[in-house]
Amino acid sequence: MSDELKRLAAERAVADVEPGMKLGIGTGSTAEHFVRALGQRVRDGLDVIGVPTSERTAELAKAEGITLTTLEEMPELDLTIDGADELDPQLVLIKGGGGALLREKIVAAASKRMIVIADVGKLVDVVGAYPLPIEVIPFGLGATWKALEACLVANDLPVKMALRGGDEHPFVTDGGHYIIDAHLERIPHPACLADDLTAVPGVVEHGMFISLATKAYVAGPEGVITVE
Ligand code: ABF
Repeated sequence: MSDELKRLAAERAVADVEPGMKLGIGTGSTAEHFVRALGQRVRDGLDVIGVPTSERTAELAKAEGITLTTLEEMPELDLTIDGADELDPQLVLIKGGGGALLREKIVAAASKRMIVIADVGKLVDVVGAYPLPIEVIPFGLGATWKALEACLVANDLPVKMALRGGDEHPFVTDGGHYIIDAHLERIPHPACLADDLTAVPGVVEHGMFISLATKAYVAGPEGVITVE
């Protein structure tokens, strides 16, 4: 059911793609529906060019016949379409469950507009039930960890973090970094937390996307609603 809803949201977003657009192309199972639907439109003659947010997305997009480039070649994009792990009605997002948050954020920030595609289960009043991914440099992990604990205490948030993949075999991102997932339950002040996390040395990026999304298509049993 949820996969069918993801497909519905993705197909709604594909309808917003116009000829000649420079696109940011997201990562995850919802974004994969988007890539397949976009591939169909490309085979029908739509002329677009895209920057993928992960190696996984690049592979699928190539297989679908979508022309790809990089932000070096094309540093400004018209529209990014991507999934999310959670979103609130103000379009604050949590992303990074799939591990591609850094490239996703760079691509979204390079775009004039960002459309989020999601099933209704991800729409919440306050983000935070989904663990917040924090991408960190492997060097000095212990020190970064302590600084993050202090940051969470200062923000009055639970200090409950886990290294993704575990100590033995940590998950490594496309950028060669680790991810720490912070189980915060509720993030009442996302912008404050975002500033504090960004100030911690060793933190590369975090999964809160604030003021980046311009619209969301959220699919539920009654159809697709637009949040903007
Ligand atoms: C990407 O994929 C992520 O930022 C988010 O973590 C995830 C959503 O995955 P799915 O669409 O598979 O639920 O968009």
